[in-house]
Parts: sequence; C-alpha cells; structure tokens
Amino acid sequence: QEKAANGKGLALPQLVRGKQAGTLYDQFRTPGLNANISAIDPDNASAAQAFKWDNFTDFSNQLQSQPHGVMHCAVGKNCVLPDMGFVPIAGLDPVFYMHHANIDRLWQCWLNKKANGQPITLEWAKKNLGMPDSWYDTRYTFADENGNKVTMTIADVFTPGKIPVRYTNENACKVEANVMSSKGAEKANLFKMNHKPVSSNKSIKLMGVTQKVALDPQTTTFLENSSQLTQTKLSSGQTYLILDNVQMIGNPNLTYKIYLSPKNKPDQKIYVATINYFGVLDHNHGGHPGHIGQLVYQVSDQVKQLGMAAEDLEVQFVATDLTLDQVKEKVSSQGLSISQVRLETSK
Ligand SMILES: [Cu+2]
Repeated sequence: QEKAANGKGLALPQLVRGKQAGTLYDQFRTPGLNANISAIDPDNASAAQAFKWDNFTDFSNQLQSQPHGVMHCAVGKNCVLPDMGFVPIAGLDPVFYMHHANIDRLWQCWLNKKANGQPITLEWAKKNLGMPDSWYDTRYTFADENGNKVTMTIADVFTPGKIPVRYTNENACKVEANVMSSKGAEKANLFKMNHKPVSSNKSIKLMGVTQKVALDPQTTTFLENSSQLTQTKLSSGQTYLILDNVQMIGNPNLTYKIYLSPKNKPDQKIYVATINYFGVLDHNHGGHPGHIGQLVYQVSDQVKQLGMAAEDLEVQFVATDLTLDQVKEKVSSQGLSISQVRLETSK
C-alpha cells in the first residue's frame, strides 16, 4: 500500500503503473489511478467486517464481497467493464495477482485466528469449518508458471507442506485500512440498544445520489424471518444491519458506502461497508444478472460506538466511485433498489 498523490488514499503499486511498468501496465483501469492523480478510498480495502464473522461460510462470503469484490471494482471502473471489474478477464491486469495474494493472506490470517494455536490440518478443518467431507475432494485445475496443468483439491490446501507459501504478519493482520473515528466514540459505554427491530418503512431506491434512511420501530419481529431468508448465523446479543433484496437497476456508474449515524447528528457517521457489483452482471456465473440479494453486516461495534438506541439511528448510503474523488451527484435512471433496510439485535 503506497500513498497516492494526495497522501490519503491507496495508490496502485508503482511496479504496475507509470511508463516503466512495461507489460505490467494496464490501460483499462479507473481513470487517474495509473497517473497517480486519483487514489482508491482506503475504506474499500478494509477486511474489518469480514473478520467479525467466525463461521467459515459467512467469513468467506464477506471476504468475497469486501475487500475482494470492492477492490476489483475500485481498480476496474466500478465493475462496468475491463479489466479488473469484469470476472472473465480480470486476470489480464497484472495487479490481479497482487490483489489475490492479499486475499489469500487474509484467508490465512483468519484461519490462524480461528485455530488459535492449534495446528491447521485436514482433520482440524473438517472439525471446525462446518463443511461436508465431500467438499474437501473438490478439484481445481489451473496452469503453473511453466504452463503445465496442475490439479489441486481443497484437502491439499489443508495438508501441511503442500503449499510452501507463508505471508509476513499472517498472525497479526491489520484488517482495517483506516479507522473512521467518530466524535461520539468516547460514549461507547452508553450502549443501550434495545431488542426492538427498527427498519425503513418502505423500499429504497438509490439513484446516483446520497440518501439517508430513517429507521423506525416496528411492532412485528423480523428476526425469524431473516433467519429463514439467509443462511447467515446470527449470534446472540449481536446487532445486524440487514439489506433485503438488493437489486441493480441498469448498469450504475456509482455505488454506495454504507454508514450508521445518529438521526440528529448525521455528520457523526461510522462506516459499515461498501456495496459492489463484481460478478453481479455476469451472465455466466448463474443466478439472475443484477441480483445482489440479501446483505447482512455485523454492526455491534458501530452501534456501541454511537451509544444510542436503535430508533435514534439512521442508515446513510453515500454515493461513491470508489476513489477519494468527490463524485458529481445527479439523479440517474440507473442505481440500486433495496426492499427493506433494518437493524436487529439477535436474542
Ligand atoms: Cu478476484
């Protein structure tokens, strides 16, 4: 991670940009990144949300979305088209391999954290990751550096010595690119979140402009409902932000950063995650193009930090092009729809 021209954001590594980069240069990147006059918003590189999840499948889904998908879109023009933004050809940009090595490092970091000193073996994985035994026989075929065909199973990954790669700091990964501190942070011990679910009263359309969504107390409990809708395991006592039925409308040029904030002090917003479109429009990857589905985030820390009851909070969706540049907000015919935004504390 190198500081970009403005000293704040994330720059592409020097090795892959600029005139000396040669074949490592890729012209199809978010404008401004190659010249280092624009920089990626560092929040997009945060793995903090992913690391809040202790269950393998949930962690994997979160990591897949952020930082994996978000950073693909940050380099590849909000996943509108080539190279990094488009699944089938993302590997044409050499930065892809640096990005994926980092995702692999984060995965190792999470495994080490979960194993907590126990040796990571196939036996350990079968006991602790909650996947069926047959999953470990899944085969992947790829080419090595000499163009030879290599086949590996998931079991191989958990066989000590099979992959002779180690990462620096893989036992103490820094998962947060930067911490957005709130002025209300010192009020952390005023936590008084109630268990009443709060939600938006109608569906939301995000069409190119920042939007604040009020959360109001609801009489019915949505909790059983959400557990049915998602395979996500909600842990007792944790607070979740749930976005139901997220769909792309057209092919939006902007996406949205999600924040929680007090209704009466919207500037004291705390970052949750960034929505991204990586693979969502890809017809070859199954499902309905444009369908993102349900997004679930663990937000206990954010709610504690804000120190307020749930009904005093709102959710902000801030329009972004994933760089630190100020985007021109303008109502568009393309964007996102969300059928409901809600906050729940699991009993
Ligand atoms: Cu990828």
